[in-house]
Amino acid sequence: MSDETTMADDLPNAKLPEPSVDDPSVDSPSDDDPSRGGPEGSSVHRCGYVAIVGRPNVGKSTLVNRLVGEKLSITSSKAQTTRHRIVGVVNRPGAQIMLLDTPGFQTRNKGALNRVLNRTASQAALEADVVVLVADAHGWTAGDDQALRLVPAGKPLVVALNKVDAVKDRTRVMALLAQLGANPAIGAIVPISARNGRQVDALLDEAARRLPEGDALFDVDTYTDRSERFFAAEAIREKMFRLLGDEVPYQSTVVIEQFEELPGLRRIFAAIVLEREAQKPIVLGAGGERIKRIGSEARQDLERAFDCKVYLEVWVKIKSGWSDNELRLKSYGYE
Ligand SMILES: Nc1nc2c(ncn2[C@@H]2O[C@H](COP(=O)(O)OP(=O)(O)OP(=O)(O)O)[C@@H](O)[C@H]2O)c(=O)[nH]1
Ligand SMILES: [Mg+2]
Repeated sequence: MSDETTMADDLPNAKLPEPSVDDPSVDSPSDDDPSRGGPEGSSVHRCGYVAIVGRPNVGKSTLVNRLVGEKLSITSSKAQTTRHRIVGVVNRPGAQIMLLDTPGFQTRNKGALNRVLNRTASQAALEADVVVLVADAHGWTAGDDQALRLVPAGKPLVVALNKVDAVKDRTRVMALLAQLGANPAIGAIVPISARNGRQVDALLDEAARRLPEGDALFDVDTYTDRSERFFAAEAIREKMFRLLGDEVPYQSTVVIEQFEELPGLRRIFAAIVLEREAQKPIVLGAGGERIKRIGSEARQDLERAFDCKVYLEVWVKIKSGWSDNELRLKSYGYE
């Protein structure tokens, strides 16, 4: 490993696999850490973009939400829940870190939507100052290798082995640390749990210390570049991913047709766009109970996020071929 500074005695070339989160050496500033201010709290400030990439479903969005401390990015147990590059801003003493959540990279699905999603992920890896590749601590897969190939040569790279809370056999994680530790392109490897927060600050530190020096770009109160309108569509999409089977959410999108901002109230009119007529009854459910639930759960999330009342109307539209048409994808906000 090229520039890792923290070594475990029994695991040369690897980040300590499981230091206690209470261990002061993990989270507290050290004098020789360039990302920190000097002893008088002076000098270096770092600022830049950290792309969070990986195959689908490894927990990238859960990690971004955990680090930002807000529910910024939607999550579900289904592949390619995330479809956009979403910026989440994190401020730490001595650094402002712009996290870029990205769609899970995969080549299993063909078609324009998958192409656009993969392009979004690879573009983020290309443009960012640092890449954090998230993988599942249960084991490395061919999909992880594909995601790893998105990282340009020479780009600072940190690997996060996520979901350690769910790994019963710790020797698996150790073996993975040893295996990845042999790769000189990987600057550090940090086992984490995005779900319970274990070691996520240590991971952020590893990314932050590799950022260029610079002043903060975003105001301290700003945590994202996305609008309320965007979050409204995403909240509805999340409920689709969580409440429906595999195929329908993947072949659907949400378009906000009207968004009215009134004092203490948002009035939102949204269309769920489907590929086929046969998908309509699945989304509606018996007597319309499923679409009602999608709308009501999304509304509750949005009321919390916007801190005001939300009136939300959701209906279904069929646009055959929308997901395989680059122009239409663009008009729906996919870039
Ligand atoms: N046990 C456990 N589950 C996790 C952890 N992090 C995420 N998950 C779960 O893994 C699933 C996928 O999480 P997401 O954050 O949506 O994954 P993603 O990588 O953003 O997925 P895509 O956007 O589809 O690429 C969800 O069911 C999460 O609850 C973790 O640390 N531990
Ligand atoms: Mg995601």
